[in-house]
Amino acid sequence: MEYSKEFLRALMEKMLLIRQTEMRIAQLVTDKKIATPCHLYVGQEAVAVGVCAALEDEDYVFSPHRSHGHFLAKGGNLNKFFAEIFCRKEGCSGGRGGSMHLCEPSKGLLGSSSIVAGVLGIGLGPAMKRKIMGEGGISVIFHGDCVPEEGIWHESLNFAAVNKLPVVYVCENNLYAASLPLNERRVSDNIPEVAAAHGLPTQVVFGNDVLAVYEAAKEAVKRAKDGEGPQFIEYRTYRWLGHVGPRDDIDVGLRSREELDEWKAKCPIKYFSNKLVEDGVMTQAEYDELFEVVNTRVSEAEKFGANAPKVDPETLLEHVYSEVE
Ligand SMILES: Cc1ncc(C[n+]2csc(CCOP(=O)(O)OP(=O)(O)O)c2C)c(N)n1
Ligand SMILES: [Mg+2]
Repeated sequence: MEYSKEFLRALMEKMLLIRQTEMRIAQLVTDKKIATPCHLYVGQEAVAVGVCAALEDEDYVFSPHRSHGHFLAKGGNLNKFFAEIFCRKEGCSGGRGGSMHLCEPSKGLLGSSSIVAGVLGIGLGPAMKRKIMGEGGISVIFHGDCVPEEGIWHESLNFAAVNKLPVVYVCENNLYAASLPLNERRVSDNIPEVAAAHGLPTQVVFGNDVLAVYEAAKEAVKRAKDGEGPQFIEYRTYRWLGHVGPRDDIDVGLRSREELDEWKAKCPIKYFSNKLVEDGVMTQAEYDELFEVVNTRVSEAEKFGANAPKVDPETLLEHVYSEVE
């Protein structure tokens, strides 16, 4: 497969943007500068970036609690993102949502939700509307490996399959759900088999190779857009940090140092940057420069967020009720 240098460079830049943003937030949480609970995306960057590279602005993306990567990969505004993380008025959700409730409708980001499996039903509505009205565009529903343990996952897949809705389900299987590993929650590591039983074409792909992620997503998106109904992809990946915040979950006995190190050796960013340098797409010096450019962007956005005006408590009840005419 041939890719342009610009395309490959853009993938690299997006992954770096997510990594550096997340590492910065980890530090801000440690320093107690951020209060909203942050479920960090470090280690999984290739999934969000590869999938979103296969999408248009009009395609909708729905995310769970671990949504920073999806927001940034789909083109969400970095200043508004940081302002939301600092719970400021200029945040993408007006400073009322925090880390787990991000949205930017102009980029197809209709909302992330802290409720595990919450978007499994919500993501179907726009897909159903588009099917009925004969409009283009699809819904991509990102979810973790714990979501197939919720009833609505089955209802959602079944409903989408029966109605041939333009939906792509993206399961980010990072082997853990909060404090439980997959093998203590399922009889086997068989999520794609269950998706297939609901009638969805499924793919299982290594989630730390951004180009493999992109190719699988491109195929699924095409099929969904061609009217072939919902598609399912499981990306195998790993979160480097704890379930929430900057800890590493070794301290609480959830996983071993060996396992974490094994996955760190499969770092999606290192893997891709090495490949770009080896293939002559960029020199090491160009990569280092890109790293610095991204770093500066992140620092500036952090400053914007930290210095943005706070939400006025007088407005607390605004946006709570909607008048029905
Ligand atoms: C309905 C509901 N039940 C429980 C929780 C608490 N909770 C938050 S995240 C999470 C685990 C999610 O695991 P997974 O889907 O694998 O995503 P990951 O955190 O690994 O990205 C749980 C149980 C919740 N937010 N909502
Ligand atoms: Mg998980």
